[in-house]
This record gives sequence, structure tokens and C-alpha cells, in this order.
Amino acid sequence: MTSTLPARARCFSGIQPSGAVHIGNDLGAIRNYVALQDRFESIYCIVDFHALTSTHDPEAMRQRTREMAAALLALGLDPARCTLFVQSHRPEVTELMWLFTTVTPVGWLQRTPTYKEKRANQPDDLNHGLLTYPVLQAADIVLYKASVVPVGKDQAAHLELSREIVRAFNSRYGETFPEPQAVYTEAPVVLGTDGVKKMSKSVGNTIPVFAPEDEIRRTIMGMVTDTLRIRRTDPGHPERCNVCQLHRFYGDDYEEIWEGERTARTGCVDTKKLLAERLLRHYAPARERYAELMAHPATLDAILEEGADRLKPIVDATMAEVRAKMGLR
Ligand code: AQP
Repeated sequence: MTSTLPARARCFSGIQPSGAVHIGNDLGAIRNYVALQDRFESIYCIVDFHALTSTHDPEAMRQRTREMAAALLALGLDPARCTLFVQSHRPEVTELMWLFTTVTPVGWLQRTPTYKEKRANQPDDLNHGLLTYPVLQAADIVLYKASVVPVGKDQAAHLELSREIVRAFNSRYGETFPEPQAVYTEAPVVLGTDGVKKMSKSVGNTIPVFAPEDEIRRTIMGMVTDTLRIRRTDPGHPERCNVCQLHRFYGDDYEEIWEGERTARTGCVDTKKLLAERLLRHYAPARERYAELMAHPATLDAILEEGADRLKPIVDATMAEVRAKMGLR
């Protein structure tokens, strides 16, 4: 998909500081953030305004924002090759969001799958931000006139809505913004430890990347595998086993592991133990970098501030154009 885009296109993506980074975030999105930083002018954002819809403790917000910055840098973002910043450090995005709300029919927002899910699951805790979230997301992306957006498949409906908002704005006020395109990795939806739902912080079915080793091992050993396989000697169904599926990304002998499960040569416990070993080995260098970065909070803060400063000219230009087109100045 990215091959059809001009090399100078801007790339943008955001991640919520709403909890610990998990392998779904890494396999579904962060791997692409890293890969695309050399290909496009890349901007990555820790979206604290978005996280406020679920995180209401100021100290937790500050701590998680730093942890997210350390995690992204440890996993391969390089401030010399991309811009990393915190959403609230460029608050102009909230002005653009308001302007976008005036071209966005409420029905579009009420129809988004995430909003419908939140409305069903937490009817007594349904703040307005949960409804308006996709408008802020559209503003996040196009404030920088970005057209490439690396995300997981769960963001597909939001991205489509961003495109509709951009079309609505462009058709009312004249061609201003490019339509953003989602870019997916080879793991667009990573299932959680339950083997059924999408891995997600809010569901609590995650394998965290930077947790203590014994916690990661325990989490993997507790994963749901092939529910049709009752005895160790029963032939397995590797296509139904999330543990087997995850081996695809942490080794080069996936076919062998698949065959082992299918023929009952290996048991679920063996496959889980191996996954824990490989995953810890895979992330060992990142985990070391993460610990170093977390020991230097002033350095992290400086990287984030520098990122926000670097974006000011782009933001000023976009907002001047938008205000003029809408008759505000
Ligand atoms: N399971 C996943 N598979 C593939 N990609 C995923 N992403 C998240 N989970 C998966 C992608 O990671 C980026 C950051 O997403 P996020 O900040 O929304 O993280 P989250 O873990 O999805 O957060 P929450 O708190 O659990 O939110 P909800 O409950 O709304 O899902 C995105 O690009 C996302 O697609």
C-alpha cells in the first residue's frame, strides 16, 4: 500500500499512555512506526488527551506518558529520524478538533464500533470524549497534513471516519487536507491471552513488553491455547491456537511448531515455554534500553519537548490556512 504514496508524504500515528505497552501494540503498530521512519517524514504522538477519556489520575498520566516515551524509543524510534512528542504539548490540535466538529454529523460518531461497545459496556461512565474521540483523531493526523497512518486493524473504522471528515471539510472550504491512509503490519490484529478478544489494555488480556521477566512468563503460561485439545496426546488445531500463531513473529520455524502441535509431537505447555523464552530473548535489548531511559527522566522530557517545538512551524502554517478558509481571521 505504501508503494503508491509519494516518498515525501508525512506519516503520523498516535498511541495512548493508558497502560503498559503490549505485544499487540508492537506487532500491530510500533514495528511499522520504526520501519516507516526512514521512508517518510514521520511524526509519532503520545496521545494523552485521548487517554483522559479513561485515565483520571494525574500522577498516573504523567508516569505513563514517560513510560510510553521510553517504550517507543527502546523499541526503535530514533529522535534523529522521526519526531516524537506529547499531544497536549501542541494544544492547537484541540482548536482544529472543534472546527472539525462543525462539519461532522453526530450520527457518524454514534455509529463507530468503539463508541457502541463503550455505550454497551459502561453506560454509566460514558463521557463526551468517548463520542468525539474520532474527531480529535482526525485533527491529530491532518494538523500535520499526514497521509500515511500506521495502525492496527482495530483503528480501520476510525481512519475511515477521519477520511470522511477530511472530505466534508475539503468540500465545504476547498481542498485543504490529504485523505489519510491506514498502513498495516503483517499482524494487523493480535489476539489476547484469552485467545478470543483483541489484545487490549482495557480488556486486561495483554502480554506486556517491559514487565518483569517472571510476570511475562506467568502470563504466557496462563494463555488459553487450543480448547479442542483435551489430552496431551490428542492431535492439535494450531490454526485455533494463539500461542502457535504468535510463534510466527518470534522465530523462523513456525511451520515446524505448527506441525508439532498438529501431530501431538509437542504439547501446549512446551509451545508456551518456548514462546516465553523466545519473546524474552527477542525483547532483551529493548528491555535493557527501556531501563536505561527510565533512569533518565530529564532526557526523556527533553526529547518530547524538542519534538513538540520542532512541529510548531507546521502547525502554525496549517492553522493559519484553516482559519483563513473558515473566515476566522
Ligand atoms: N491487539 C492489537 N493488534 C494489533 N494492533 C493493535 N493495537 C492495539 N492493540 C492491538 C494498535 O496499537 C496502537 C496503539 O493503540 P492504543 O493506544 O489504542 O492501545 P490499546 O492497547 O488498544 O489501548 P486500550 O486502552 O486497550 O484501548 P481500547 O480498549 O480502545 O482498544 C494502535 O495503532 C492500535 O491499532
